[in-house]
Amino acid sequence: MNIIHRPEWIIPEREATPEDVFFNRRRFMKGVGAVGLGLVAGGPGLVTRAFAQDGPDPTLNLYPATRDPDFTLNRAITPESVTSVYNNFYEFGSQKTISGAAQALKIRPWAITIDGMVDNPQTIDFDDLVRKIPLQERLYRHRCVEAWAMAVPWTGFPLADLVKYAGPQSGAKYVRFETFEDSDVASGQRQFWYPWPYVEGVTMDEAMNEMAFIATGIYGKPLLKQYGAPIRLVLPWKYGFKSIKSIVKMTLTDQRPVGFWESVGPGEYGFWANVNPDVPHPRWSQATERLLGTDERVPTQLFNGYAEQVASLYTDLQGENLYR
Ligand SMILES: Nc1nc2c(c(=O)[nH]1)N[C@H]1C(S)=C(S)[C@@H](COP(=O)(O)O)O[C@H]1N2
Ligand SMILES: [Mo]
Repeated sequence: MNIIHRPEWIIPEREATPEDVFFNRRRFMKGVGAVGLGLVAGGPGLVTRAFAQDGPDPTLNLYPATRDPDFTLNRAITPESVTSVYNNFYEFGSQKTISGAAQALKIRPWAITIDGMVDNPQTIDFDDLVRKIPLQERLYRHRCVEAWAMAVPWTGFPLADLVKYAGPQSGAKYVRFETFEDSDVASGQRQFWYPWPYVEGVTMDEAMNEMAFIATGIYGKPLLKQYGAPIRLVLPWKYGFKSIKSIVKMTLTDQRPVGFWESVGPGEYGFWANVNPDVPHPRWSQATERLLGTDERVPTQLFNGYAEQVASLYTDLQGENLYR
């Protein structure tokens, strides 16, 4: 099958030219209004204010959460001023500069449906759910399939805790997630050739692994909208497209979910998508990665450096295409 509408981000290393930076900054400023000036002129502390438009966040008192010392890094944290304006969130467009457009997303109220093969099916408000499971902070690497990388402090809880809260039934083999769908606010969803809503999934074993994380915050604060507020998945050993944003539904199922990018380009993006420097993408190498906010390229590591924690999940899966 030919992919006619090739997404922008499958072209690796689209370094912004100075012209791009100037243009995007202007557009971004229009999006957030005069307070945006603070972001351009100043440091990370100004970022939240620059984006805040909905009044005080009712979950602010939950942050910052205690950092879990089991999840730290020997790599510098990428500044918020960098990661908050360089995002993949196709619902708001195919460029990295969607942070302004993403502010249109209305995150309160935010209902999350838990259904499928669970004992406790329910629809629950995010502000209730976030208080059901204690929050913690973890430093994780993030590796996009496009070969850029960042390291950030996520706040949230293990996906395993959410699965246990749902009450998994014995027949459940996969956890499937779905992003919101609202083409009134998300102009990318008017691009009808994409299979909206964004879907992703993992096996039950992956979901129960200690590394699989649900994030509700980043940098010691609730998630900004461009990161996938109010609640997203974080799977640091997999390519970034598996880490689905702005989740409205979690379904336990015995059917393997077909992800958004897998259905767009099954030859290029698969179900497993585990990071592996030795398995190139069909159109580029995965051997190295660019650290956002620096000029550095570093070698990519198997399972993005988390082999010790996750490699055992895959020992019995010969014949599967585990690394794309
Ligand atoms: N709903 C949704 N989730 C998504 C995406 C998306 O376009 N839509 N992009 C993915 C990709 S390709 C990456 S690399 C990460 C980017 O997360 P960040 O913008 O917070 O760095 O989000 C992932 N989750
Ligand atoms: Mo990505």
